[in-house]
Amino acid sequence: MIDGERLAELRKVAAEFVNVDKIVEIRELNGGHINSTYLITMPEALYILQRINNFVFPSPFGVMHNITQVTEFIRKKVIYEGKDPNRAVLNVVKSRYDQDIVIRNDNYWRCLQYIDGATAYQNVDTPEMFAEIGRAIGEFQCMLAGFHTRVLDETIIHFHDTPYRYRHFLDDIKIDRVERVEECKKEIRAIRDRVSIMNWIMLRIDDKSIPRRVAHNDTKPSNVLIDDKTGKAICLIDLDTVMRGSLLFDFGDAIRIGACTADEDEVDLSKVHVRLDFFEAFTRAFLKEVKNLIVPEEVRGLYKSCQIIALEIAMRFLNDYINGDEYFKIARPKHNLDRARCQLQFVKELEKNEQAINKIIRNILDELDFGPEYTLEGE
Ligand code: GN1
Ligand code: MG
Repeated sequence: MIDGERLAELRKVAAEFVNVDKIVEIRELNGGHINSTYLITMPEALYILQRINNFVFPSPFGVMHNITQVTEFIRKKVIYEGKDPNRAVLNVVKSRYDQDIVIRNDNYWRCLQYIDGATAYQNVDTPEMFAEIGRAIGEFQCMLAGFHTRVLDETIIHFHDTPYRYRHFLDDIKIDRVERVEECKKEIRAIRDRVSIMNWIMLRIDDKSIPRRVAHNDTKPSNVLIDDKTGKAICLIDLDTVMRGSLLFDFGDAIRIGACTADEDEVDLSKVHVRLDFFEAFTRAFLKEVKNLIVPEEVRGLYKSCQIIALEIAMRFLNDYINGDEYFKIARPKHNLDRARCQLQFVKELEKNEQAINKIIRNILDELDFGPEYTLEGE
């Protein structure tokens, strides 16, 4: 339940986007770690009202610039392909002054059309569902292939630049602001032990053997909407981190959640394993979609991207714990530490399965007739 004072404030914000007298209900939606999200029910439609976390996103206007540029580009393609532009892409709702953002008491708010009859699943139940998610993420890459990535603002600098994040992590360990470093020794060591893999993607982006593309940058499966009737993925949501990046960020980030047997914050680490059948279903659907786009060096990095992105998020969670939990929302005192431990465990499980994973990728490449230039490491 939203208390009276907060509800009154929410209604004032909502009034900037919709006819406040007709609001049937305002409800809070939980799920994301960053923004605060509310569902507004109107007689004719539903809307998402979100307060953009401007500690995380120092330039909310940059965020909205990126979202509107990308969604307008996708919308044209969707219309051309005869799909429903109200469902196949996010629609930003403008304020009554035709603006993307409303500012009230130094808070930044935006509104989106809610897509009805579709679900953002927190857990991926079947390989088939994960395949759909893989297809949608691949399709997103393809749709944006002709988009000028330089149009996009870097709304969070060096977002998936793992070595950059590592340098900051080391600085924060030295500062040890809330004296938690001692408690995290084991986890810090596990991250330090893997420093040599961290720059695999960034080095190749720098030498241009991996192209810079538009990346969603937050492809957890719950950011893909699935149609309730058909079970097909409709579109990607949560476009806050859409920026220049690599296709590998989007691949690896989806795997760390969808191909894991446990939740992101599971405390019983014996429950954390790799679901190879899920990995396979996702990878096949993804590669099928991006076949004409993906370059050999990206294919070579598929396994590495899973390892790097899981390691990066483990480091980010641990870093936030060490800094006193100022970035990610937490539901219990050691939540970020639990998340970090779980993600590190997933990295270890991936490493145990490296050969099996590469074998799966190899089989898919053969099955989909990828040319001889598509080799994996060690081949
Ligand atoms: C955050 O807010 P949410 O849940 O979509 C984070 C992602 C992390 C994710 C971990 C802007 O995403 O990078 O992968 O948590 N977003 C930002 O679950 O930092
Ligand atoms: Mg997000």
